[in-house]
Amino acid sequence: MSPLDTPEKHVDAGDGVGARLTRLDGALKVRGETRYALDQPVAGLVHAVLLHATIPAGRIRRIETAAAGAAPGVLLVMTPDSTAPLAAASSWLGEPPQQPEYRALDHRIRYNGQQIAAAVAETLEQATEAAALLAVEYEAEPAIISLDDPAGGGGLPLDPLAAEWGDAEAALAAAPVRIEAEYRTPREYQMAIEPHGLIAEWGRDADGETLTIREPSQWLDGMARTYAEWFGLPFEKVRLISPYIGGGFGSKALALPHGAIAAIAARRLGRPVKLALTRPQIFTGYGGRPATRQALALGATQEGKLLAIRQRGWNETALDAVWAEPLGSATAIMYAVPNFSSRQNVVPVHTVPPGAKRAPGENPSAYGLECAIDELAYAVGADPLAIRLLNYAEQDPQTQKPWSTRRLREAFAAGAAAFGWQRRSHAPRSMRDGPLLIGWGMAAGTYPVRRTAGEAMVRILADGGVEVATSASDMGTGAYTILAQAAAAAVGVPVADVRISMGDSRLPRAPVSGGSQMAGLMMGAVDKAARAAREELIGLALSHPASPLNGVANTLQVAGGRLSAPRGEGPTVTIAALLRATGRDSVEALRDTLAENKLGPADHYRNFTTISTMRAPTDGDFSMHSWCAHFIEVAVDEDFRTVRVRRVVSAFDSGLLYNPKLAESQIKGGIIMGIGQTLLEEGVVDARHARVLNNNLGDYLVPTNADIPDIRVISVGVPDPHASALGGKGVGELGIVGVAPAIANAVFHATGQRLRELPITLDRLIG
Ligand code: MCN
Ligand code: MOS
Repeated sequence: MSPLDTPEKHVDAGDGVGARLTRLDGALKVRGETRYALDQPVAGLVHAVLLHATIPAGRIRRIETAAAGAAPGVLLVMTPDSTAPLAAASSWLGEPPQQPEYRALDHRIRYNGQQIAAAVAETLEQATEAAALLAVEYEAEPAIISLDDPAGGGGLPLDPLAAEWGDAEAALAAAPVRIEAEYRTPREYQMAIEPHGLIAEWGRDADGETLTIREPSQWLDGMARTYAEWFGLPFEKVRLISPYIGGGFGSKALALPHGAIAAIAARRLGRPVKLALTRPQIFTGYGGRPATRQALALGATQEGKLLAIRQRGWNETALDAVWAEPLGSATAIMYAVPNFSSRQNVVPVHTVPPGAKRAPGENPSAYGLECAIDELAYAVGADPLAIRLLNYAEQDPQTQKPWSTRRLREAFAAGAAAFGWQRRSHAPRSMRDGPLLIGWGMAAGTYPVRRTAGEAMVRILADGGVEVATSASDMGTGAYTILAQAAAAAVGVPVADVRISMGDSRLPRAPVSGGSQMAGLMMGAVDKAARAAREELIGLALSHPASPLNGVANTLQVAGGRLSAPRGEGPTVTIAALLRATGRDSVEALRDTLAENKLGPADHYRNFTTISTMRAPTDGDFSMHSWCAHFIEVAVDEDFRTVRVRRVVSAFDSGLLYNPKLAESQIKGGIIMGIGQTLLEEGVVDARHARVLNNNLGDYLVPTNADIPDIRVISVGVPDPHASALGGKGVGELGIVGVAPAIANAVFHATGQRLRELPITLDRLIG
């Protein structure tokens, strides 16, 4: 069922771009009527269950499969011995693979929780039982446990991430005020409520094999490419279907080992295979945000004006894959600083390759920087807001390019006014509410504008409806809704007349829904296709001999589903009547925005199936970013040291908002995730087995309703014509950036305790 088939009337007037529409798929989701990947009815499917390694490093000597193979209902037992390797796929950048083969099941163990075998059976229970009957003999080797393990050493420098201007060392040495501190964040996990998993189904067409994958996906075209390369199929023979996603937060953009395993099993059995990861398996099905450590040194004048920033960052990565969590990304653009030095190292440890979690880089980067700025404010006796204004960057300090738009000053002002910041007393422990210590903290955040070309098809139908089609997916962001708004506005029909098809790789192409780029680029593509379709329609109306509007004017307007002369004089004709009169079923336009990115037709496939054409925020004449300022009140129980967030006011600049209600909801979601990150979330790694001990939602804590206070979100953005076709900047990841330091700073204000490691838990506050 398409979200737009729902009987509810969502909107009356004014439902174009910028309108506060309720999300069109909302009612379906609340009623449980949306079918997620694993809910899809597929006839004759069988079930696969994975077995995971219980040691972090070494080799599998043997897996005893006899008992599992003989268990009731078992169809297939897959081990590294019995599973032939696939062809290796190119990287997400489109680089050719380094090895010719890809082993989704391997003898070599690189992390605890690595998938090492699978059992496939008629029922889930039978497969679960069979997987439990597999007996594994290992040859264990010593493991590098975590970022703190001395065996990891200082890590490998990532030179492309280094940034340097002026002379930071000399300026630091000469600075009257110096702040030096180290900040740390633990492993964090995306923990979308919908588990990872898929249904893999092989078929045949006239040319040979086809593969259909029903799997939640932030990037249908990229994942379809990977499956195609693994199995040596033409890209068109793989179909990825992902109409709804129960959250991804960065974890669902790539085809993963469990996907390969399910597809191999389905091919061997000639039956569709369903594989759902259990919650513990999700912790190593795709990596979370790696643990990070950063050493920051700020040099400043007595007044707190920055003279230098030196930053050194380390993040853990896997042994055979480099994942960078760029800790200097916010550091380099937030403040006007004449001398700067930033370096990044990755430390390989025995872990699943870490991955993308909401604002990779900017999030821990802003945590360190915005805490250090607060420390500087206290060192020089300045208000934390005043010191940020004193160091306000009027242009990008690194590239010296002008900002496209930067309404951070306005965000500070609006946030401070709504929060009542001027009523704050500066000294730590100076505000109370009975037995509670009250703390007011603030911090700024940012996220870059990323850009890739998009593609969309818009079809105006004989019944007056408008169809929009794109392989882009909606993981809860509201994409269905805003793309309908774009098409409605550009064609000239009410949103209620728009039908959207998304989340199918057979549809016109879309790049990854990541880096908060999707809304901006797809709004541009849908707008372009919809305008082209409207032009077609107008051309038909003016020139077709049977059109009632033939020759009435040079051009026509389309509004409310009716065509008329520009000033409304003369006849008006509904779209449906026009198509009927002219004998047409539809008028359609397929458009991409490649040319805007200076890409030709040859780049079409690469643009959508790799991230190699994604443009940097400083590619062009401007430096383009979204900005935000968080103001947060905490209450800390003096005796028990429990921390509650009591109030959040956040002001943000994401340019034009396509749908302010949805954009605010995105920012709130980021803030809620940030509260979890600051007070609750921590993947605890067992020092002996390098296993994440709390790999379930009972022990890995994420916020619940009771943890979340009133959150007020204020938009201060203005349309940014450089950032995107319609003037919006990214929203999805911005809200989480700066929440952790705002809370940490509030906890300092409440208690006088400066904790430099997340999460801020009561044992650390007592300790
Ligand atoms: N929006 C808007 N005006 C703008 C920009 C965006 O109204 N100028 C609104 C729209 O409703 C749009 C949404 O914000 O659908 C997000 O747009 P955008 O910032 O372009 O982000 P993407 O569409 O690329 O979505 C991905 C982004 C990322 S990278 C992560 S991580 C994340 C996020 O979105 N994961 C999410 N938000 C999430 N929200 C939900 N519910 N679930 C996730 O997994
Ligand atoms: Mo978002 S972490 O870029 O999917």
